[in-house]
Formats: sequence, C-alpha cells, structure tokens
Amino acid sequence: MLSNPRIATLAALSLGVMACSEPAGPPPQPVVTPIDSTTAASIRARVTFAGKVPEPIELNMRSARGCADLHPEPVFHQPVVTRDGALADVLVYIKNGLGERVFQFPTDPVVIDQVGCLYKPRVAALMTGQPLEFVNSDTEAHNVRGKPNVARSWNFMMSRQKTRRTVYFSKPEVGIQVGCDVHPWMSATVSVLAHPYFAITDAKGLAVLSNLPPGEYTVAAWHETLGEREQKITLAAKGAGEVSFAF
Ligand SMILES: [Cu+2]
Repeated sequence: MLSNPRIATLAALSLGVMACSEPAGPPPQPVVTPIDSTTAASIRARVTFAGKVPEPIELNMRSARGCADLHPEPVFHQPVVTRDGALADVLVYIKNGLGERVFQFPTDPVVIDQVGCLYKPRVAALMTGQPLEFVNSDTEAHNVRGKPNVARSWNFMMSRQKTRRTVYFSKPEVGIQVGCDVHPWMSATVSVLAHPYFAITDAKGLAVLSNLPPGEYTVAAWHETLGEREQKITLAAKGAGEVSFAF
C-alpha cells in the first residue's frame, strides 16, 4: 500500500501529517541547463596541511555499554586526517561562477551508516534534491539530530538495527552538523550543493571536479575545524585546471 514514496508523501501532506517537515519527499528534477561535453573542463585540487596535528581525542563510550562492548581497543577521534602533508576529508567545491545554471541531481542516496556508534563516513556531501539516507547498523538505538542554519532542522530516533531514514534538502548549505544525543561523541558533517561540482579529498588530499563548462570560477576548500580557503581559476574549453590549498 502506497509503496510509491511520492504518492505516500502526497497522501501524508493532504492529511497534514508532514506539513511541518520540509521537503518531505523527493522533489521533481528541475529543468536543467545542458553542458556541452565537447568543451567541458576539469579541476584537480590538491589540499595540504602544514600545521601541528592536534592530539587525537579518546572517545569515552562508557556511558553506553552497547557501544563500548563493540570496541575492545580505545577509539580515538582525529579531526585532522593528514598523512605526508596531504589533508583528507576536505570538501572542495565551486563556490562561484556557475551563474544561473541548473543541474540534475542524482537519485542514488548518499548513505551515512551508524556502525559501532560512529558515523561512516563522518564527512559527506550531496546535491539539493538528492536523498541523504541514514542507516543504523547497530543494535544500539541512535537518534539523528541535524543542526542546519538554512534547512529545517531534523531529529528522529532509529531504535532498531537495519532501519533507514531519508532526509532531503532544497537549498545549499556547507557544514551542517549532525549528531546523536544518546552518544554525544557521535558527530558528522553534511554539505549540500546546488550543483554537482564538489568532491571530498581522499587520503592523498586530492579531489577532482569534472565536466565543468569553461569559465571563471571561485573554488573553495572547506574543512570542519580548519575553516575555508578560496582560489580563483579560469578554465579554457577542455582545460585541465589545477588548484592547491594549504591549511
Ligand atoms: Cu547514537
């Protein structure tokens, strides 16, 4: 019954049940601005870290036996993931230069799992309209509280293992904090972009943005604790631009 989520959402809206959550279901795809793939360009970003790496923080899970028992060894949180000078977990994205272009969003969800009372991944990014799916792989109950500044905040309980909940965004916002009130050490960040030109740096500090129209852009690199840097770049047709960010 009502297996189509859009029909289910419409039914719920008509009953007024979900009138306060926004947007409740998957939005329709917008009318997109086509990209000429024969002239499309790309940007390769390299992000480095030269500062002092902070001491990792040992997570105190003693308040929740169901979590502590899953970790025979101490668990540490390192907010700055760096190796050989490369900085991982940095969101690289186009901040300016796309004009009024409109883009199709992926219908595949970005998934954040709750496993061992930790978020995996801790740093996630997706497009407006794209589903953000939270999964609970633990037997331990978690709530998921989102603390956006632009989007409507959300909070729901995921008390059973293998449950899934989906959140949608209609406006871009970088660095939305997500946490669990049951287990205060759990934290993640979610960034929402209105276009597909973003990537999170890998262990080598690299992120690639491809299929960009030629033009002048401001590229930004955002890190949860180190802040944001910007670079300007001009891309010629079929150009392969390179930017580097140093934190
Ligand atoms: Cu939790």
